Amino acid sequence: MTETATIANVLGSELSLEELWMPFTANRAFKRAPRLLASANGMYYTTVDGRRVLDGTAGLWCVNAGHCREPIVRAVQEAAATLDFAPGFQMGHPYSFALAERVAEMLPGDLDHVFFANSGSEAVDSALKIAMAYFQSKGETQRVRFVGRMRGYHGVGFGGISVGGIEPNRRAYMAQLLPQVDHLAHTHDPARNAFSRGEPSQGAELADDLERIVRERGAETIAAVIVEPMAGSTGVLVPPKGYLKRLRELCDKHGILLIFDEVITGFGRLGAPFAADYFGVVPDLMTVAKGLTNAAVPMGAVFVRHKIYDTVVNSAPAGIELFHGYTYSGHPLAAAAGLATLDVYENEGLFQRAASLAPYWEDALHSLRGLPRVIDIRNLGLVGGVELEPRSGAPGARAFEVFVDCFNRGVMVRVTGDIIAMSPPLIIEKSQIDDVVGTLGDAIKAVA
Ligand code: PXG
Repeated sequence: MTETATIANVLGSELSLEELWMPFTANRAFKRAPRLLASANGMYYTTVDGRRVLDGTAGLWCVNAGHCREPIVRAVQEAAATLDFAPGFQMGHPYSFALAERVAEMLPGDLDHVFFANSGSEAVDSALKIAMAYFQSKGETQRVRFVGRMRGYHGVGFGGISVGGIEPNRRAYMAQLLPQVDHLAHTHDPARNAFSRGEPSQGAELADDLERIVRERGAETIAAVIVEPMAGSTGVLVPPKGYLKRLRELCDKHGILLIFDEVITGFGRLGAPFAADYFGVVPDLMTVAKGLTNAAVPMGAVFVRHKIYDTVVNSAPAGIELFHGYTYSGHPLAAAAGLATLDVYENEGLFQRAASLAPYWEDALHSLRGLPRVIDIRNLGLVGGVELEPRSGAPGARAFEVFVDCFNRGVMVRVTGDIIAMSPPLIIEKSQIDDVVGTLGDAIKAVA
């Protein structure tokens, strides 16, 4: 009998690290000094050499209910043994319909239809296509342009990097990006807003940058504006008070759809189901992934307002209405994970828990003010960003060393540029908040 590749014997073997081309990783440096995680439970990872690491980032902003939660594990196991796969084109299965129905009940305003994808990047591509399809269906065939924002992250598909504004993610592909895209100014303004607690008070008027683009291009050519309500990946940029309301008003004034990319902010991260709820601003389309399934099985989705679904579906001739979809759209294992995840959020009141922990989290983070090289601290819900002064001639190096030092001290944080980002599972205890922030402080002092 051949030996099966079980997790146990993979962990027990000497791994060659060469063959795997790791995503968004300094492959050469990593393979010289790897950081390998073997298992996870609740708030902790365990490394292959048996060290416990407190998860200050919910994996990659996604394990909102904590790791290996029993109801989610069980739901995925049952689905895997019951319906491993079913086609989603011209066929269906109860899991995906049940998840769409369940999630639609949670949505604000008249967002009430769900299109499934398998990642945030695919959700973004899907949302951009749905926005275009909507205007084609309405006969506004000139409305094809998209507006993103500088420093925005919308995944890595060609759609996402076209509307996104993270320069290193675009540089090599610049020659083939979507051609009709403009970018709003970003909202980061440390001169006015450094060390703001929660939403900064200055900068609502930055939303008016949309008027510049409307003047240049004509409102009638713009299909949609896409923004992260709170920008995560670029290093935690919290929107100025009133900014999103103003953006919504301008989109309404010009007949432009507003897309909120809630891949990070969705499912309780800000202490409300969605950022749309937190800010009281309802978009026309919303993209999600990550927390939808607690990251136990990959899944993304687009949430769509009633009129958009209605217009696209009812104005099409008989037959397929939207020529778009993925083999794994609404995959049974992912949908089962999603259903169980929403149960855990609800049964444990995790969104409310995040809201009630947010002031403690804010105080803890801001206690780092005054440490060497700390030039800004930003927070919202259970998200935190600590910006360090870049080392001259070596941007990103200082924060990267802080990240490695934290990991060696048993706390996982994220690093992006010279910013340390944190977004712990919503089950975190106050003593664990102290541990995350205390360890980060020690690492900042040690690295200096
Ligand atoms: N939109 C937003 C707002 C995101 O944050 C995506 C889309 C793309 O999702 P997928 O599932 O295709 O990766 C994201 C992903 C980080 C980090 O540490 C952030 C993301 C992914 C990986 C790392 O900042 N966000």
